[in-house]
Amino acid sequence: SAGADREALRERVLSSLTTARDRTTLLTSCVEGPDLTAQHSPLMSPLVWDLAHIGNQEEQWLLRAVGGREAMRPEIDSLYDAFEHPRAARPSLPLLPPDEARRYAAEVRGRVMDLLAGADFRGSRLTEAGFAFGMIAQHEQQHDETMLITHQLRKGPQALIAPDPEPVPPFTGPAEVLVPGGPFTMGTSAEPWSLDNERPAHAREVAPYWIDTVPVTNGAYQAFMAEGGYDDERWWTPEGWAHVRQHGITAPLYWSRDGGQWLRRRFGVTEVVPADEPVLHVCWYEADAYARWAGRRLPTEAEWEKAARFDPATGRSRRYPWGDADPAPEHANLGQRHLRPAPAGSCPAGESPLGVRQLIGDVWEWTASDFLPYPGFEAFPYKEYSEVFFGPDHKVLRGGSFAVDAVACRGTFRNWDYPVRRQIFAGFRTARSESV
Ligand code: AVJ
Ligand code: FE
Repeated sequence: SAGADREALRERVLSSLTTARDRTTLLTSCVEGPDLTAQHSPLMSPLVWDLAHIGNQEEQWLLRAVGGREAMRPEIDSLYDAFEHPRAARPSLPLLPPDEARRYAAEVRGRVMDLLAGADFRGSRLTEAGFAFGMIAQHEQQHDETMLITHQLRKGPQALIAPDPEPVPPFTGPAEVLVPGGPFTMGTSAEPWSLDNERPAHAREVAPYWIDTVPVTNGAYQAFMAEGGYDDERWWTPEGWAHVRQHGITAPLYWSRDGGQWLRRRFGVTEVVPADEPVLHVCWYEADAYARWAGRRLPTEAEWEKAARFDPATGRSRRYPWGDADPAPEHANLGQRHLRPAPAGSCPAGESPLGVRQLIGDVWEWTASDFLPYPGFEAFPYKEYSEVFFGPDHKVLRGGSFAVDAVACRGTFRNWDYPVRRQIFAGFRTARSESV
């Protein structure tokens, strides 16, 4: 019945918002006040900015836009407007101190709970199927990943702990799989909480190609390094070469050389780089250079999505590689359950019909493609989410990392960043055209 559907949707909204807030609370209570207000890198906001920004976006979209309420504290809106103040300038703003930021976010959430109790999820595109609530849960989870990036950048002792993923035997399946050419459905018009840049569904033609069964591992990447990959201009685009030379980049971010082995710093602990884990903290230029060294290339965004969604038996595009069911732990390493990617070959239950593994979770995967709108794109509900970022400056990342929550992850989800960015939880897999 309509009533039961409405109650099920209310439950889904509630659990998505609660899961996000529990994570926000963890990330902002596991360090002391000075670590919340400090800027750990000019690339990132102080943690306390993310916290109040989360509350402020929730207030603007749920209490004001959906609920028609007055602004609670109109004077703080501009402090937490990401476009008014670049990240590097945020620590010098008169930000709400940690306790006040916490109280503000909690007060907004309390009023949202009242609004949710009476919501019928109809009447406008913003409320239809709970879209605005889903958007806000995704927004909070995206900032939780941003805050986890800040934690990784932070110097000092360990503050976060999580169990490691299960070890798996070395992956012995085929190194690559052939994806048939022809059209497939890219993007979505059906997914109720999909964001504007994922829409609409449209037919996309791709030529047949091979794609790696698992993400590129640290071990494989170390072979590129050992063969002098960082010193050989042949593998790099001119921009990439200039970038690594200028910044003296010779290894992924957080790596250091110790005698005969590579170490890396990970959330306050230094460890030997595990060979079987997907490589992490490489920029687009490094991913692109590795692929050229390997005689391959990065997959285009369409190739990535076809590998992740296309079911050759039905010709249909699925929500996820494993089907249409929401992600469960056996499908993918998501949600900060672990503080690292799972070894290559993990999660056989999450593989695609063609046998491609770990497309969802573990590491964001750089693609060859610029971030561009799909045909028929319409900015919704605000241009500053996607539209202002379209163009050649940003490369698309797909699939989500171990730090992404299931609510903000699906076969159609699109992320983007500058090709120089390395602090994000990004790795890659490679591809090649069939004819080569
Ligand atoms: C989609 C991850 C690039 O963090 O800049 C958060 C998400 N947008 N608040 C970002 C976002 C507005 C966005 N990314
Ligand atoms: Fe934001």
